[in-house]
Amino acid sequence: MTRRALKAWLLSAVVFATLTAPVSAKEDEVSIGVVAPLTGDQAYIGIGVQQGAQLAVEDANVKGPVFGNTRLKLLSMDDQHNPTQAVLAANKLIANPDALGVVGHFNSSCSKAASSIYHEGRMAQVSPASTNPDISKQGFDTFFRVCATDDVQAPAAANFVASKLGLKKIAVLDDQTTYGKGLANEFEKKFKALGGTVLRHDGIKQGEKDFTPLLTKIKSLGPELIFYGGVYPEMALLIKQSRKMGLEVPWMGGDGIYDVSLIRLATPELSEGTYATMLGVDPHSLPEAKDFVARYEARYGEIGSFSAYAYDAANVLIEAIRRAGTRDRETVLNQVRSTKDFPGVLGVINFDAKGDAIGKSISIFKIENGKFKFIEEVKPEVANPPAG
Ligand code: ABU
Repeated sequence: MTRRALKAWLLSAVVFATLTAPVSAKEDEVSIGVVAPLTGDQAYIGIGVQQGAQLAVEDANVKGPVFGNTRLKLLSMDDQHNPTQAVLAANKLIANPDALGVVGHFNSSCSKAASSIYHEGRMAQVSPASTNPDISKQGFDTFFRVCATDDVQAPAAANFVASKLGLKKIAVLDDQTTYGKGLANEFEKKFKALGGTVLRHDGIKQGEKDFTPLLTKIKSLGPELIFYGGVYPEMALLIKQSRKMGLEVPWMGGDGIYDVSLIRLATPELSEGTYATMLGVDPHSLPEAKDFVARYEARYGEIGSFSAYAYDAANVLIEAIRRAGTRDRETVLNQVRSTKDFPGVLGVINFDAKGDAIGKSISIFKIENGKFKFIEEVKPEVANPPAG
């Protein structure tokens, strides 16, 4: 082949390759992240969050491109319920120009630690589950959540214990995390305001395995109930060890213990009679959630306690991206902020000026025959004022 012929062949090969090559993924793909504990002892609840977000992204792509010919991708990241890992994940997300928002995190400690990173990256953060009230008081205009907060949840629990159960003296434990300590402190404050006595309030550590010495001290004081601010792995151990030593009083916790894993780990027999507050109502009872629940359960099995919250959080972000029509994060963020009467599967979503969901209720459940049985729904005592 002559030099000239070789040049012509190379040129035509380049033109052919350019014309036939697929458009680069970067040009027609944007992402949202989902960050939750996907490994470790909270993985069951975290994977439920990830799967809820996954379904939202798939539904969005069935509907069509989010704008132009741009499809949506989910970036799943594991924070292992560790604030340091949460910050690492947040830094990775904001460094990715395709990432326009994040569903996360699950744990309040992780959401709080990562929130300044998202703020710096101008990335909308919509938590499906982080209930600590302080997160939204930091003044970051990038933070939103679709769940209720613990200043609603804890008083609902205290009211139930004092007024419905009529109990007067209790013990309180927490796991010293942002969520657990905050919930337990709010519970104690309200229970005392209602005339109750808190015999002791102790902190434990996540990952600790032997609570027998502490439970022995608590038993000697004769509490009528023990309230725990924390998540289900430690709660399961507390229940088992208390029963082993003949401490038979009921336990109660918040949405962090409302998970089928609690019953599996503690066993149905020993967890019988345990109370839990949960945000909103069971999605199985909501007509708006019927289709989502059926599709989720056909694919993954029993819906996780925060799967529908993750689905709603992801859809708030996805619809904001559609309305924004651009990969500019600030424009997407403005669209999340102007979300109005968004029809989530768990109810209509509106945000107040701090990014908190408005008007979310709390439900009380009791474990009976190996299942969480609905007892009653409690409407919020203090309605958050709408934004603007
Ligand atoms: N709200 C339940 C557990 C997640 C958290 O707020 O830490």
